[in-house]
Amino acid sequence: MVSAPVATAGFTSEIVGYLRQIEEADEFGAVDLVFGMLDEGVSAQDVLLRVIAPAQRRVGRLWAANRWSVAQEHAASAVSERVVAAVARRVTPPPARGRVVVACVEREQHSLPTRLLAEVLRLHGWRVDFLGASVPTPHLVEWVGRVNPELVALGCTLPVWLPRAHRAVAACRTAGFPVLAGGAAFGADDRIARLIGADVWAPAADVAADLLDNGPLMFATGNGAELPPDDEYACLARRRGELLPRALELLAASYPPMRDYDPWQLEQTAEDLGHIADFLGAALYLGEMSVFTDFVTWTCAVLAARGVPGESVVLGLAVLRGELTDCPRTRAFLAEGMRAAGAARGAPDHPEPEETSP
Ligand code: B12
Repeated sequence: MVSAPVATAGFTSEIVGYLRQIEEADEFGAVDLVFGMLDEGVSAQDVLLRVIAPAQRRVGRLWAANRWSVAQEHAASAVSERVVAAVARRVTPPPARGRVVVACVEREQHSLPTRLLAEVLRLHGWRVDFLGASVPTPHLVEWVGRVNPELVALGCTLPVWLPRAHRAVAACRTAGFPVLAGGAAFGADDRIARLIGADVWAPAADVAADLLDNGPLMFATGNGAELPPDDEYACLARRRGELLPRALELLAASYPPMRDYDPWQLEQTAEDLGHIADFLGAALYLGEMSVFTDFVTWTCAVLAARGVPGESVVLGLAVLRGELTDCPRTRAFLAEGMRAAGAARGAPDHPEPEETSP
C-alpha cells in the first residue's frame, strides 16, 4: 500500500471569482474565466485542483449551511462539469503512457471528483477511459477485461458505498487488475483502502498522478482480511425494508413536532432515517465507528441549519436501537451515535464556519 500527504495551495481570489460565475450558473462566463487563468500561465492541473475542486467543496458547505438551495448546488456543479470538460479539451496532451480505467463505485453519483482525477491523469500523459458515475461491478470487470488497462482507479465519495467498493476491488483484482482507490469516502488516511483490499490509495488527484508517475507501480496484496464478521451488517440490510417505516412511526409518536409535518417533511425524515441506517451499515461492515458517528454529527449540523433540533436525531437513533434488540454490535454503534448527536446538540447550530477564505 502506497500513500502520500495532501498538497495545499492558495488561489483565493481565483476561487472567489470562479464561485461568482457558478453561483450565477454562468457556464460561458466560468469557461472564459478559467481560460483566462490558463492564458496567464496557471497550469491546467492547478485550475482543476486549486480552483474548481475547492470551489466545489465550498458549494457543499454552502448547501449544508442552508445558504444555497439544492437547485443552486445542482446548477453550480453542472457548470463545473462543463468547465472541467472545456479545460481538458483545450490542454490535454496526446497520451504517452499506458491505459487507466477510472470509474465510480456502483451507486456512487459523485462523478465530478473522480472526473477531476481522470483529467489530471490525462494531463500526466495517461490514456484514460472515464466510465463516470455508478458503474455496476460486473460491467466494470467486463470493460477492464476488454481494454486491459494497467490500473483501475475506483472513486467513492459517500462511505455508504464502501461495501460495494470492497466487492468491486475484489472483482478487479481477481480479474488480474490492480486497483487505486480514492475519494472522500476513504477518509484522510489509507486505513479504509487497506481494509477493502485496494493496492494503492491517494488522498488527492495530484498525489495519485505523482504516485503513478514515479512507477514502476509496486502493488501490495491487501485482501480485506481484517474486516469484521458481516452478520450484523447483513441483518440490517435484510431488515431495512420493515425497520425504516416502523422507526418512522415510532419517531412520530415520540417526537411531537412531527405531527405537524407536511408530506414533504415526512418524506425528508424518512430519507434521513434511511441515510442513517445506510451509514450504520457501512460502519458495521468496515468495523469503523467514525464512519457512523461522523455522519451523525454531520446530519445534526445540516438539520440544525434547517431549524430541526438534534433531539430528533437522538430520538431516531434510540428508536432504531430499541428495534434491533438482537444485534449487540449494532446497538453499541447506535449508542455511540446517540452520544455524538448529544454532543452535536451543544455545538453551534450552523455548520458553515465563519471564514473569510473559500
Ligand atoms: C456536487 C455534489 C453532488 C452532486 C454530484 C454531481 C457530480 N456529477 O459529481 C449530486 C447532486 C449527484 C450529489 C448527490 C448527493 N450528495 Co453530494 N455533493 C456534491 C458536492 C457539493 C461537490 C462534489 C464535488 O465535486 N467535490 C469536489 C471534489 C474535488 O471533491 P474531493 O472528494 O475532494 O475530490 C478529490 C479527492 O477526493 C480525490 N479523488 C476523488 N475521487 C477519486 C478517485 C480516486 C481513484 C483517487 C485516487 C482520488 C480521488 O481527488 C479529488 C481532487 O483532488 C459535495 C461537497 C464536497 N465536499 O465534495 C457534496 C457531498 C459529497 N454530497 C453529500 C450528500 C449527502 C449527497 C446526497 C446523499 C444528498 C441527498 N440527500 O441525496 C446525494 C448522494 C448521491 C449518491 N447516491 O451518491 C455530502 C456527503 C456528506 C457525508 N457525510 O458523506 C457532501 C459532502 C455535501 C456536504 N457539504 O455535506 N452531490
